[in-house]
Amino acid sequence: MRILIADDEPGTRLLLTAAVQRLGHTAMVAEDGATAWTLYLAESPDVLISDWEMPGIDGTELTTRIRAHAGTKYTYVMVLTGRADQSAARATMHAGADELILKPLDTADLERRLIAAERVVALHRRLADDARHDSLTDLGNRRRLDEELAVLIARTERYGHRFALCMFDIDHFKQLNDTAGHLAGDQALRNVADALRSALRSGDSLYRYGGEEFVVTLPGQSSDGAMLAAERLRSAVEAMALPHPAGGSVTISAGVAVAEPAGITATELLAAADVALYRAKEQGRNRVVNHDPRASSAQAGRPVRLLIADDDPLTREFLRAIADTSPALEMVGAACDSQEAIETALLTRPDVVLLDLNMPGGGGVSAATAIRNGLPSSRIVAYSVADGPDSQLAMARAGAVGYIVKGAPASEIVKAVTSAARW
Ligand code: GH3
Ligand code: MG
Ligand code: MG
Ligand code: MG
Repeated sequence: MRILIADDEPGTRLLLTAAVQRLGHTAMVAEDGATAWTLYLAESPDVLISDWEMPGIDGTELTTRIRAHAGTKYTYVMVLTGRADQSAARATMHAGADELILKPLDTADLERRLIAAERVVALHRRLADDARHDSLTDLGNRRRLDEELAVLIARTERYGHRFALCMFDIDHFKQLNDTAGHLAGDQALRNVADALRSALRSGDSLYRYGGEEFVVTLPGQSSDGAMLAAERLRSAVEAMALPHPAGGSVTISAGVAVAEPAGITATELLAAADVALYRAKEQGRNRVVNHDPRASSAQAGRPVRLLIADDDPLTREFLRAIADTSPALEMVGAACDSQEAIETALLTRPDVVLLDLNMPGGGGVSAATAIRNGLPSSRIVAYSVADGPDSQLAMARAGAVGYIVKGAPASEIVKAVTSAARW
């Protein structure tokens, strides 16, 4: 155990320190009550052995402060006294001391009392852990999340450390419960929790937020980083291929929010992630949506958000220049192969993806298929020199709603993209 010793007498301090260390514990030493209080706050020791009479903050006052401190960890308090004043001793016990030890100190007696103290400390720790633990999924529960969110928010305010939060909800879980039964539902909850846990990066924390809802906190993450992480977690659950009785497999939807601006409360942050999660459900489930305050105020006349995917840098520059000069278009990203096109699309959620047919990493057709699956609301426009009917057909089958031949004038490109967005 980590034991804090507070006594103004150097002799008693030495004796206690030697005894505590001989019993295999770690000793921290304070020469007065004020130092002991500071050390207590910084170290949250398992046990405090405090002198009763000390200048400034005495043992009773120290005990009162410790018990009033809303820490989650229990500190076992032993107060040493040279006087056997019954009413003062009772007051110290009422203040929250676990026991009073009479001086002179008998080290064999101290050893016995420390054995009992260790048991009490372990019991308190278990009670505190149980209250913050979800036994079905073996994850931290809502209470643990609330406490740890408060710490993250405090760090944001004090040091400007940002963080992001993802809220996940299993899709059509009620149906799974109703069809396969509650035991199967519970097993699915465990499986989803395991998949999320395995896909988690170190430093991030996972909690069971409610029934079939999970929360992940990502310290230091920006909105883009959190979107990538949420997407990784979403696809980890999908990759389990756990059969859903309604057909297909068990999937989750996610809402992502960043702890911004300064002064945001935990409740506001959770609400923001929840709004985004609701939108993910609305848009068809099994997807990740970012809580972007700009997105909710988007009006009809806004520019079409365009993603360009082409392996030729000159073509990318050409298309970028067109997007920059046209008020009808807003370029949200550029990719130079199929894989990057898919990842960037999932991240930026463009209205339209202008997709080169011939790209390394699977080609335009496979990218179109993946983007259509992940983002049913995004439109694909094929852009290619290969103007044969076969390639047009292949792109149409993959979900392209437009086709532009390379070399077409800017006005035609803008027209094809804006009409695809309305498609
Ligand atoms: P959506 O895709 O919109 O999220 O639909 P849903 O059916 O998942 O949503 P809904 O909130 O209607 O259903 C959640 C269900 O989760 C209802 C509840 O019975 C079930 N549930 C909550 N906690 C548990 C649990 O611990 N075990 C089991 N088996 N089911 C649970
Ligand atoms: Mg003293
Ligand atoms: Mg739910
Ligand atoms: Mg659900």
